[in-house]
Order: sequence, then structure tokens, then C-alpha cells
Amino acid sequence: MLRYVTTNDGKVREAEAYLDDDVAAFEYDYQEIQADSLEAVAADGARKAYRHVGEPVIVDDAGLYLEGFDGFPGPYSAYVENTLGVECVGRLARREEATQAKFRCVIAYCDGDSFEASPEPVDTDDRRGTDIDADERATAATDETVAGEELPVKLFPAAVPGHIVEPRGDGGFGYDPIFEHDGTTFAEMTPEEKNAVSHRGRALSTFAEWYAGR
Ligand code: ITT
Ligand code: NA
Repeated sequence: MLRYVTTNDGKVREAEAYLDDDVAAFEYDYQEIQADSLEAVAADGARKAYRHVGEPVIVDDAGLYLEGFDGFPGPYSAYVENTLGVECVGRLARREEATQAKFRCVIAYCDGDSFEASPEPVDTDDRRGTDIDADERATAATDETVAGEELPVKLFPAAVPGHIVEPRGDGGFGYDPIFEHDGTTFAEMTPEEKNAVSHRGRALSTFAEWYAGR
């Protein structure tokens, strides 16, 4: 059984389309590290969750990156949501005309086995998310594993570009009401509509393809 490990009900609603008899959501509140990259946070979480569950796990770490604010809040998105709040981030971005943004998501998979080593190391310095070209709406499955640790982790990053707007919509969660993509905020979309374009939908479908064919 593969476990999708999270404490976030919004993520579970979106992941449901990718879960079936062999994949189940699992609520486990591990201690997250603070780091400058989603990759590092997700990889660490996957290792902790695997050690706890003893079965294959995926962990999903995500964040909002404001281009004009050098990628803020990025990996600190949860802290900023809990302190400033989503509407305040939206007002700041609009006041400073820093409304160009992207969501990034990194799925980290760990099953206790090792994977084929990659010739290229993972670039973990991605505060600005520059490793993903948002204009291409990139879905980049990396073959990289985070090496040099006892438990190998496979990473599936993805991004989606958008603009910060006044809050609209009741769906989704987190920053969704202020994130507009192709004229619609993520909070105005159904989970299916959001999955079809979102950072998480792209990361999950890339993961699912790899997982099915591994
Ligand atoms: P888990 O770590 O338990 O999965 P979390 O809510 O802490 O749950 P993240 O660390 O990945 O998840 O989330 C970081 C922040 O980004 C947090 O404030 C979320 O609300 C927000 N966020 C993540 N994905 C999002 C999405 O698809 N739409 C809007 N906001 C999102
Ligand atoms: Na998290």
C-alpha cells in the first residue's frame, strides 16, 4: 500500500483522483524541517514518514512564489499564511505590482529501496523556483534522487504560472482565492479543473505514470 502522507484535507481532496485501492491518504504530522527548497522539505518528510509507516510513502510540499518578491513566500508559505494571512499577501503583491506568481509542488517518494543513481545532482537552491520554467507550465519529472542520505528519495517537481488578484471563489484551500490562472482563480475551480492545470495535478500525474511503469 502506498501512502499519501499529509495533514491537509485540501490536498487529499485533490489527490483523490490519483488514489485507488493501492494508494491511500495517511494523516501523519511529522516535524517539518525549515529549508530554502521544497525539494529538501519534501525529501526529509518522505524519509520521516517512511520510517514511521514502514510502507512506501509520498509527501507533497508546495508553495506560492511571487516573482517580484524574489520568490517569497516560497518554502515559507505555510508560515506566511498563518502569520500575514492570504488576503494580506494578496494586498501586498497588488500594491507593489508584484502580481506575477507561480505555485510549485514537489512530490517526494520513498520506499526504503534505492533507485538508479542520477548523473546530475539535484539543485536544491530553488528559492525563486528558477529550475522550473513557469512559462512552459513545466511538468518536469526528475530522475534525480537525493543522494548521500541513508534513504533514497525520488522527486517529482511541477509548477504552474498565474497572477495575484483580489480574492474570488470558495473552493480549494490556502492561497487559491488570490491565484488566477487563465482568468479563473484556483478557488473558483472544481478539484478536477484545478488538477487539470495545477502544480499538484501535474506532479501527481507524473508520479503516477512513473509509479505504474516502475
Ligand atoms: P502537509 O505538509 O501536512 O501536507 P501543509 O498545509 O503544511 O500540509 P504545505 O507545507 O505543502 O502543506 O503547504 C504550504 C503552504 O502552501 C500552506 O500555507 C498551504 O495552504 C499552501 N498551499 C499548498 N498547496 C496549495 C495549493 O494547491 N493552493 C493554495 N495554497 C496551497
Ligand atoms: Na508541508
